[in-house]
Amino acid sequence: MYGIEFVPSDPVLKIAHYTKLAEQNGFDNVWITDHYNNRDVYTTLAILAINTNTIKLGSGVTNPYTRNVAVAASSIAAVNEISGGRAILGMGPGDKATFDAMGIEWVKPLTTTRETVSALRELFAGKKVQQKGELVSLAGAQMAFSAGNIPIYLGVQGPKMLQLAGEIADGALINASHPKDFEVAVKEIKKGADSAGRSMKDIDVTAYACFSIDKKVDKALNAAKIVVAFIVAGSPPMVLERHGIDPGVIGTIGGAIAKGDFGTVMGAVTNEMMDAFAIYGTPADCVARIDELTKMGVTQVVAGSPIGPDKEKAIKLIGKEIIGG
Ligand code: F42
Repeated sequence: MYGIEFVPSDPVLKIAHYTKLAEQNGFDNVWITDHYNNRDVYTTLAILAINTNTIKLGSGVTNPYTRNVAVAASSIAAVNEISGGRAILGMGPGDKATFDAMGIEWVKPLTTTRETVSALRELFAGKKVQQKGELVSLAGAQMAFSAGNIPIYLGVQGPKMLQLAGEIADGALINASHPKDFEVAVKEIKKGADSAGRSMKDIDVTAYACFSIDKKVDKALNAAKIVVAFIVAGSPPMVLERHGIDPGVIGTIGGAIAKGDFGTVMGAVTNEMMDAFAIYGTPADCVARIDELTKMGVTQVVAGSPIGPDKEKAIKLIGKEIIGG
């Protein structure tokens, strides 16, 4: 399966145009990120729903903190209704810096995610939910319209969250691009699946990757460099070590990003970093990497930002040379 990610830092109608193009080029899913400072995720998904016919529409990803679980259920259920059953609820624990800025306390993200998913499943099933959780409680909340069967995917990186996805989710959205990371991730997901008596076949293991494609490899590389720099600066040292990258670069790149010194940032991104944190290059380069990921157990590849130096050309190239190739 193939997905594409858009960040609604762009106007919604522009994303609708790209999404229609992605649908025409054979993509199965579109994922819309959720950050309070961008356009609202559900508004965006609703517009995409009325502008498309077949592509599945996912939040990629929302979180359990900014909206009450019953409100989130109502929002995604409305998208599911408008789209004729094409909605997917992607949820992740979110990140502390964002919640600090919003004045929201980030308490026990794993427990909060687990309890939110359990409440969502009950709400989607139309039940009157009585849940007394450690962090998420409902006292008789019930939807007044049918939500339909909405798959729940989890945005996860840490070992315990990966296990949780294996235990309770229909899919795991993993921000990674390299087979080594999936070797580790799939083991954790399987641990969770085994503990719940589930089969790996029931879990869509998704590489939510930084993706940049162009017929000219240098152009693809340059378009992805800045995104890779941000990924490196935000990576746990253990992940960098896994790829043979000195964790000291977190300080160098992070410091330059903080100062807005993007010349230094771009100069600090090495080919090793590109290889570790992006799927990039010509269609043949991208196909080779996707094949490696598939061997590791990846069942969906999401082309995430930047997709390519020219988004329209990149979407068409993926459609022609990868999905249809
Ligand atoms: N975040 C956004 O805010 N918006 C987005 O649009 C977005 C998209 C996205 C797409 C794919 C993806 O993989 C992630 C994405 N994210 C997005 C980020 C996502 O929301 C998470 O921030 C990210 O996945 C990191 O999560 P993580 O799996 O590393 O989980 C964190 C919380 C972690 O520390 N996990 C630990 C682990 O091992 O997995 C477990 C921590 C734990 O067990 N905590 C206990 C608990 O109950 O929560 C408490 C421990 C204690 O004693 O306090």
